[in-house]
Amino acid sequence: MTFEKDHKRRRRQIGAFASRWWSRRGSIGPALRLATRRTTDESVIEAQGSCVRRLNHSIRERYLVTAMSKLYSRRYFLGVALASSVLPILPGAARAALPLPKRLVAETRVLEVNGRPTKVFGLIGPDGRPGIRLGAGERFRVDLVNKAGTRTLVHWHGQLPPWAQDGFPWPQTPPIANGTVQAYDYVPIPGTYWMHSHHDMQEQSLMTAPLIVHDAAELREDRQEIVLMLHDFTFRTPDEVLAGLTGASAAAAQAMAQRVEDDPGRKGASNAPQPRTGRMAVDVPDMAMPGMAMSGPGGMQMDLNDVHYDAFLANDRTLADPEIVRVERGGRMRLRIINGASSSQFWVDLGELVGRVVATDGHPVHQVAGSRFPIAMAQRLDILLDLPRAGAFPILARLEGTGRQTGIFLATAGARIPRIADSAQTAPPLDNSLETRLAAVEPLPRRPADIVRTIALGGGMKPYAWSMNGEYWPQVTPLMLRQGQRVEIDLVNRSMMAHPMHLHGHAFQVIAIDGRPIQGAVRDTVLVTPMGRVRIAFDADNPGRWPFHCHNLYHMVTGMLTEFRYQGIAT
Ligand SMILES: [Cu+2]
Repeated sequence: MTFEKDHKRRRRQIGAFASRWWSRRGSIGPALRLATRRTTDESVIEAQGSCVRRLNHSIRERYLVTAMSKLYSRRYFLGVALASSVLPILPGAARAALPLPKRLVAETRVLEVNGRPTKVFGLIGPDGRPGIRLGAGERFRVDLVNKAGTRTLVHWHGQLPPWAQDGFPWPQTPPIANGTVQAYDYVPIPGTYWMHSHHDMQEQSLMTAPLIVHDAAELREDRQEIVLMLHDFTFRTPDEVLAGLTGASAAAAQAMAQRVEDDPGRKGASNAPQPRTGRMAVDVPDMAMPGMAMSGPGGMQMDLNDVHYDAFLANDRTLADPEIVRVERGGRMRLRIINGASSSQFWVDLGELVGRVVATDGHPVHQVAGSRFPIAMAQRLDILLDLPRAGAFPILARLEGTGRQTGIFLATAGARIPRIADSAQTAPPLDNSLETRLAAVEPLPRRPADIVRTIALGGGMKPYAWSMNGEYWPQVTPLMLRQGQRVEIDLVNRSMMAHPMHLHGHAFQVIAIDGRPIQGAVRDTVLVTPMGRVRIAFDADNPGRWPFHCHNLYHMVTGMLTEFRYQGIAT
């Protein structure tokens, strides 16, 4: 039976089922905790029952309909560890008022790139568009339906859910099987976020989508919202790309990528090639590799663009057939730009327009005006635009260190769309010139750090392997945290590549760049330039197991990933 038919049938049965269940409620004994260890419908019914008993009688019936439809959608639910997250203890009235969860379908689709049809993944939301958009104050209540034909697990990048809902493949929260549904329910934070698979290297195959959470202040702005998601695209499989970088076979590369799902620190967990342990020295780039080199700090060669891509996509399209967004003459808009590329960084180029950056990684910053802004892997920029006149305005993303570009057009009615080539003048490497000018609207409260750690970022092109403090995932030593601590991490890049470092489950503030203190942006991903140094601070306020890693996919799967773990979290 298809999901759709089954869903309808389930909805029809809800009423009858609910009343049958309600008549048995007196016999329900086991508590919520018990249900988290079982996955049958019966155990979920019982757990729902223990929640329901907290509610006052007047709202029971309304709750019941919600609970029962939720229950039926759990029939494919396999994730034991996440069962607790299905049943958050909410105030009764709030729970009763909740709408049905939004359906997000992980699937495959056919995309035409450079005139050639190709099969890629997709994450399609309830309105048929990629991703999820939430209204102001709306909970993130999403049923992830896996129709991708393979296992998957989706990470809500930049959001701060309980760790078991974060979508990282810990042993406790494994990927979900094809044909199953995983439920998520947490309070989201507003802004421009995105989602991507954290299983295998599905992210490279476009298992990615926007995650936009509106807030009331933005709605009052009354601006047209334009989401621009960037990708790097290759006709090769990610395994083939990784094999090309490491010199391994595609099968060995696949095994390497799978190591992300090994528990850290377990002896014998790794079948990794053993790079020189503790290697911190700068590697001389190998010019035979597909990446290109440019002159970096001190005249040394810096590496850019490890992977040669076949195309760069802006909302899934190239400049040969770009998206054209209809705008009004004199229109006011909010551009939400997401760099969803796996191994590519861009300069956002507004051409003749002057924009104002007002948020980075979803978090408000004091406005910075300009026409060209760097966007590292996984980062987001919110840019306000006011059109000066009628016409067509390209919004381009130019790949660092090359002349390659992609983009969309904003166009008023009747405007002629000029043809723009997908290559132009060479763009410089990304730098932290914007970062040093950013200041958070809501900085962290000032307080001394309880923990200060230096993490050295190392590695190179040959052998192709990347490390944190000389350790390669999964053979890493977790940084242990206690709830309530202020943590400062000094990221010291001892390699000739830039590393966009991403922390799960927390927003951090950038507090120093290359030794110079700033009250910088609040973010979830920060670029550490070649031989550069960035200090970040965050409050340990979300107990769990949290990955901290480079968001260059190929750096991550060859070792550049570690864990921040709270005391008392069982592993
Ligand atoms: Cu990296």
